[in-house]
Amino acid sequence: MKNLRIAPKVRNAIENGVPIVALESTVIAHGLPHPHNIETAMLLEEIAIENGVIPATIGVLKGEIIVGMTHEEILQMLQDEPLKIGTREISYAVGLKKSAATTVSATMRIAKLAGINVFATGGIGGVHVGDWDVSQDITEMAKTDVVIVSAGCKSILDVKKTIEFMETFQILVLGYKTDRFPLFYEGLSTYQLDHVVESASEIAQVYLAKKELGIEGSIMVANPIPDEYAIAESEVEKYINQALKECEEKGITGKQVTPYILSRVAQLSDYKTLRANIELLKNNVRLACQIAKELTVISR
Ligand code: PSU
Ligand code: MN
Repeated sequence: MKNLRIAPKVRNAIENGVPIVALESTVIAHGLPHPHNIETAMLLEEIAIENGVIPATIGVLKGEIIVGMTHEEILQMLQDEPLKIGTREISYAVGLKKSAATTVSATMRIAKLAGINVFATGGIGGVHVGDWDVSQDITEMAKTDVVIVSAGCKSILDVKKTIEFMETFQILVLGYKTDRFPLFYEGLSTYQLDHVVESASEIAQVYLAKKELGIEGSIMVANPIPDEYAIAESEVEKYINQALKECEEKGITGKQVTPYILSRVAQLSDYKTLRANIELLKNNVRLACQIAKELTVISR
């Protein structure tokens, strides 16, 4: 496909049925502070490789979509001060030859175009509190058939509405060994999840059943942060409130809100949230690898 380059290692894996996990680039460019961002990007790729899975970090470099970015390409993208793009903005970046980091929505769409079915991220976007602001992540998950592993969403979102929106948009949420919706680095919430799975193999079975039935959309695997890294809601809340207040004072809106809050909360918590963020990403990649492997076994 024009404007879309699949790295040889990824193309090889697709052709030979080797499991692959897609990774997003917004978390690198806009979610984690330098130099932790690039270190984490590399660490996540290493975890995949150790698990016998090919990682495919997705991003846009000067208008070219890359599936399976190299270390150098990631550095180049960061140097270009990339846009943050959802699916809607992919054509803008490509058409005007911009560098861009892909969010959950754009990453999953591109992964699917390349033939990749499993995607690991940190947290999904959803319904914001206050004025109408609903992430494209939700509408993309409604139509693009992949398994996405995340630690739920941040409590800065309206969690209840986000969960309800996922039902409205027919996105199946599977709680991995939990019946409660996870809140990113805060661990489990009190919101009930009705569909629980106990293994990667069960997730793969559900995904294949969906595929065979031709039911479109994603399966969202809600994978809680490991207990030992979870941070109490009361502690995070005060940092979030402070960051939200600053957003209002500084007139920070739209796409800038999440990156600003993430970096401020990291600073205010003495980087405790940053460590938690990295741990939950690692945890999600490990589970995504298991799912990708199960899928290659079952679909043989
Ligand atoms: N949530 C996080 N960290 C992130 C994001 C969300 O905890 O880095 C990023 C993801 O790439 C997600 C995007 O897809 O933010 C959602 O942005 P928006 O709300 O602008 O759609
Ligand atoms: Mn938004």
